[in-house]
Amino acid sequence: MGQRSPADPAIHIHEDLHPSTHSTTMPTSNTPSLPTFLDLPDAGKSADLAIVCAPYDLTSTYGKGADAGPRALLTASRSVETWEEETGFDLESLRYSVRWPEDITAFRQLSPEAMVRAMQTLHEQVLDAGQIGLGLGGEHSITYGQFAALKERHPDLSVVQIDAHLDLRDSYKGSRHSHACIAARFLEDGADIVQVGTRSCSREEAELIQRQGLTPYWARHITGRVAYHREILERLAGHPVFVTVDLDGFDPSVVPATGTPEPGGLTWFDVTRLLAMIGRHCTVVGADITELAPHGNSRTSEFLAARLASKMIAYFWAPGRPQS
Ligand SMILES: [Mn+2]
Repeated sequence: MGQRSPADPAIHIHEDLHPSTHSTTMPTSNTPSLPTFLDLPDAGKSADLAIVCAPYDLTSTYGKGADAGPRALLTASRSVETWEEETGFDLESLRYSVRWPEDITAFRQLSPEAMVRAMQTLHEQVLDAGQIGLGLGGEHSITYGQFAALKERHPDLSVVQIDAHLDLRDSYKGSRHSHACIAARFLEDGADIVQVGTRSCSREEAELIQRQGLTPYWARHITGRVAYHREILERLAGHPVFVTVDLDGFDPSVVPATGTPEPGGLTWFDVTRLLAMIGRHCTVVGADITELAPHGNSRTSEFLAARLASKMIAYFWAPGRPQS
């Protein structure tokens, strides 16, 4: 990540864009009334967890609409139980704040580079406030801002990437911050990446993983299995972990509402068992859920994404959760 420019108007982020800390319901015409997480009151500055929304969909190439993802996930979360049945954790015992770019209309139009800077600034504010960040996309390129903010604080950060794609192109359609390049940026910054659910890549990416000795977990080798978990734990041991979920890692029968619905993906239990295992054994310092692209009839995907958010919070950040 290059130097941020404090003069960039795009990176002025609204401090607390939520009804509970404002006397009026919503601040500007650009930000119509926005849902809270799990329909819980927004805790503002006293939040434990910041849900950081990135309504951005500029570089995606096939199915569009990921800019509507954060809002759709939050809306669906109103119907998710705060009691997480598997872990026995009540999400109501944590405090949440939902944060948006100050001017959503302007944010949608930013270049990928400016968008990434804006997200990095927002995530630095979250970390400075002692909060944990859960990013919501938006296309997968939004992830780099949060990753860069975390990497500054955790130089030995490792990344777990659930994704149908390798995203290892150095640049795509003229941008190094395209959604097709996110893992190339992780590698460039010296982070180890554990890629899970892979099933599509370019010839150049296939050659690159050979050359660099990368070993993605191809979906066809792991679906229905857990034996590979041990190997992942060995790789992550001792490293702070950032988990980035591209929802296209799931099979399209599970999550149809995503930009590039590659066949042959992971099941709900493939993903949740892996994430539960990571939560038990690793320190997860941040996470995100990207590439939810709602359309007219996508409640299944929207609800799954909201439920996944609740699971990830319970797995990674429930105080007193079982760890080994
Ligand atoms: Mn993908």
